[in-house]
Amino acid sequence: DWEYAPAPESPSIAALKDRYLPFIDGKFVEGHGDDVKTIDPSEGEPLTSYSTVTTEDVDTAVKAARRAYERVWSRTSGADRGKYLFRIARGIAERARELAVVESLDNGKPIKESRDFDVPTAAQHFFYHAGWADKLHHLGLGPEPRSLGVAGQVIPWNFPLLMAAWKIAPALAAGNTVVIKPAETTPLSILVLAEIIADADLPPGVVNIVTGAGGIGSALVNHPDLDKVAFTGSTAVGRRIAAELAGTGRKVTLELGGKGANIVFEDAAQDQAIEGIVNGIFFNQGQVCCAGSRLLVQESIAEEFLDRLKARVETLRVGHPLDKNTDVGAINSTMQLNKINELTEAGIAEGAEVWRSSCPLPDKGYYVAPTIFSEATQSMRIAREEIFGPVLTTVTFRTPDEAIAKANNTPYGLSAGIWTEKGSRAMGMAAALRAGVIWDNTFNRFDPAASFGGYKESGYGREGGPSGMAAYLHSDDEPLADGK
Ligand code: TXE
Repeated sequence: DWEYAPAPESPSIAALKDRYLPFIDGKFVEGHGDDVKTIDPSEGEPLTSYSTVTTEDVDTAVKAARRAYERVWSRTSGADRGKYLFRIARGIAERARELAVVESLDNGKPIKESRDFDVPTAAQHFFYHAGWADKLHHLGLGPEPRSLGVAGQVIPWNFPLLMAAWKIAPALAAGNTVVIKPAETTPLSILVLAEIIADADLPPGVVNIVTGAGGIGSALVNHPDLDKVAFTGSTAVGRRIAAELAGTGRKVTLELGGKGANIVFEDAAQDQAIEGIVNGIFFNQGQVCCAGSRLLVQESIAEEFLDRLKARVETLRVGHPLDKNTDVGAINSTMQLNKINELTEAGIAEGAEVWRSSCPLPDKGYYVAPTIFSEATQSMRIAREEIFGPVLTTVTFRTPDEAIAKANNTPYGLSAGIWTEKGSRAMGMAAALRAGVIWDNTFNRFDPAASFGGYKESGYGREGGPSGMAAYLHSDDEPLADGK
């Protein structure tokens, strides 16, 4: 129900500027930090550059957000806030093709994913939350739920535009203003979104985008004048932020790593399950917090299932992100590439059986062949740690109870998938699995109306749906913070 804008003549070049600037108080401004080059992961070569901010610039951005909150946004009606969000959603739809190209160039993801998933889902998030802006009284949080104030948000590099939409849309719909920091390797699509935001005439200071690495993220989340912090990233940084903010009374949501189990029973529709497993671990090169990175397959079908799975994975094309036939693109950075390779080597050293797709890899750039480990045990690093790459670890089980025990035997708790034709078994498993998101006979399906979030070391708080809105509002049973 929305259309792509006409293609620029040479999309890969036309879509990029020579240099990008942070967006503060409604303007693109020079940051006072160094210029940084972004790297094109498909080639390993510089792509373009951007200006980064300093701690003082973060303070300027927070002050702009506070001013916009007090003078404008907290006095803007829900219906009017909704209109701005609809305009931003339409702006994303109009510039969809350009955004998809920028995202694939900066992140390395296949164009068919950025085109068919990242960009339309980002637009959907704005459309969905636009609808909430004048209906806050229907959230069950009291007759007039109040906004929190200024939100500081830090996002990762795996879904740069979509994570920006997940963070900005509910915050604005609920009446908050925002200072958001993209990851240092993927700042481009959110800075295109900033143009869309400016074109939508959003009042200056309602959305501010600060660029830089972890130090700037830290300066932002620790800024004393924030009312809310939302972070998506590694468990290590999430733990640090939770410790730093303990006692501040600030609302915090953390969406961290995962080690999702995709559980296949012997009665599952196997073709369908294979597609789900492939999507679960090779979508976005496996750089997905809710990836189905562990395959738990019932012992009675394990051998046959793995053979069929490998035959299917052999057909995946690893290649340039802008080639529309590419199924598996480039890994985002050398840091991530090294981490994937290190964990893969650890799996081999620990004695798991490794299989790799024979698809040829491009000569340049950061690529990893789809990899499947079998004969893995629960204690191996490849079964416990988040690899965040196209690497699947297979463990077998005999009974549903054993599947539950193994699936839950992880410090994480973000996602799980269940493949069975037996509805009662799916329901029983879902109740016993300690994961925030559980898919039944499907995987990696997202809807802005459904809440998303983790158990255990995958973090806390929910994004999306009414719970995601509640995370940006005061509720009746929660006293308002002093002076705010
Ligand atoms: O994450 P970081 P990295 C996992 C995944 C990956 C690993 C490391 O396993 O291999 O984390 O990735 C900002 N205060 N996930 O190093 O450092 C940083 O600038 C505030 C899973 O890239 O957590 C970036 O914007 N912010 C995850 C963002 O945090 C800080 C997605 C994420 O970077 C900061 C990404 C600090 N002290 C990685 N230090 C998921 N949940 O999907 C860094 N940042």
